Amino acid sequence: MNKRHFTLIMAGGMLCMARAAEPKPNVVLIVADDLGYGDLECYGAKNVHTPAVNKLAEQGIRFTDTHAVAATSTPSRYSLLTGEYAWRRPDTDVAPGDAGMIIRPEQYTIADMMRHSGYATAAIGKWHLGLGDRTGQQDWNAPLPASPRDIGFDYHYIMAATSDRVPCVFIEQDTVACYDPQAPIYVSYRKNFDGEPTGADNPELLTNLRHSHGHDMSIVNGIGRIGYMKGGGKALWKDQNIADSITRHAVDFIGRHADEPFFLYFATNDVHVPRFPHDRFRGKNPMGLRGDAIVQFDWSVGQIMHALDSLGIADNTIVILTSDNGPVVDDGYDDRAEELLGGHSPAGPFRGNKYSAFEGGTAVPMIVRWPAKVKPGQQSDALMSQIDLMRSLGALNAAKLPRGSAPDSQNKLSTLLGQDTTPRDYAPEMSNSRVLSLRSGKWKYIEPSNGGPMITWGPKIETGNLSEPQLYDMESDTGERHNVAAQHPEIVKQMQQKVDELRALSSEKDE
Ligand code: NG6
Ligand code: CA
Repeated sequence: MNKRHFTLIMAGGMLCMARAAEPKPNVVLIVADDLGYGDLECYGAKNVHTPAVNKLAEQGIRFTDTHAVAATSTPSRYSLLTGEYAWRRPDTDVAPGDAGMIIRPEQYTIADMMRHSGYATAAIGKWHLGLGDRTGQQDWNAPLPASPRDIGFDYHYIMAATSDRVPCVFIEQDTVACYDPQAPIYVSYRKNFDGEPTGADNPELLTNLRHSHGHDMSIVNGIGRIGYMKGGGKALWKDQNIADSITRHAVDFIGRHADEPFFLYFATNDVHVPRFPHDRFRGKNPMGLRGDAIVQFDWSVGQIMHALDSLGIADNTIVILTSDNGPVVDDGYDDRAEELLGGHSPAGPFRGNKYSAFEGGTAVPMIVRWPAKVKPGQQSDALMSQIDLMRSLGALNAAKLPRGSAPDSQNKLSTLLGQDTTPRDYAPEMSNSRVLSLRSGKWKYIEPSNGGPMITWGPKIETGNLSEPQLYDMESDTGERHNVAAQHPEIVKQMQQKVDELRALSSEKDE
């Protein structure tokens, strides 16, 4: 019996048992892309309005000290969905669009866990964790042999990677959605297909957005991408419709499962590049396309909440809203994001952005709303890490996880639900160059590394790298300006020991 059949039988059995007891809460996990700590009005943003998210925060808990495990998407999402730190594996860096599935079917995920607890499960939106069995070997014109269905998601409607990476089509239940037999799809991350234009050679075809760095390979919808692609025809997405499309699929999934418990992983494309929101969200704020993408994200959140409300299931639905990593302003397209900031600080009070070992890389918003059980209007300053979502949600359902699964996840359910403010002892963070940092109590520690101080391949972002240990007092120095490592050798020693312990986990895995 394969895993798909086994889990269905398990889910069926658990569902019958659940009906007798208190109804299980639905769980909607909203993970924005590159949305910074300072990008929401309820986290201090002034230049952009986010009424739907503000309302969530008013009706639930707004966390002020939550951390993604990594400063980019693939390792961050890998950690969140598996409860295993991404650095345990060497193959969890930002994945190309033709990566094979990184989480293998044998690995137990948050979706497997929810499904075994009797939930209908779905992944909708950005995936970025690979598809199919082998990198570069996918046949995009046939059902993919490995997909989110093999790791616990009953339903998926996803982009293979990111909207700036080919293939620019949605995958639904293992196959290209709206597949166009007249335009078979070919993808390569090594070389272009004969006669196909590229952003580098045919800039006159970049009618919707021009690149500022990278993103000069295949052109889809007048926008240059990473990677080469041929075909697609009617299946190619239109960037201005991506938010509508994934939001509609999420709302439909909710509607189909309104009378049974469901777990929805709703991973928005907003506010990742290329930022190309629908016309109706444009020009409503002074920050240009990046601000418009935030407005569009807020609209998606509002649509999800509206669906839950109109089905009468919002009270017993836990909505968790967070982001996969910190913000980035210029991430490779000439969308004027930098010049239009107008004083807006995407990372709020933190130094550094996406990719960085500074807090701006991994400090993210997190909001939890569950009217049936969670008191509204709370703020929690407890140190939290997304790695703990898996075992915390498991605890909610008294889930029994197979031995060895979610090895790094801890049950922090009572903090997540605002019953107490017990923090995580330490929250580890991995930068784009795999430098490890630790938050613990008031301290932030960054291990020494040899890399340079600035990213050299495009974004104007500080890496946080330094050849010496860095220690910051986050209470008095939230912006990580004064390295006090020399004054606190004991703390530095302890924190480096912890980092060594964490890094050793990767060699343990290799044995
Ligand atoms: C970078 C891309 C950037 C973005 C990032 C991944 C270039 C020059 N830049 O390599 O645009 O796609 O990868 O972002 O190619 S993430 O949020 O999905 O991790
Ligand atoms: Ca991201």
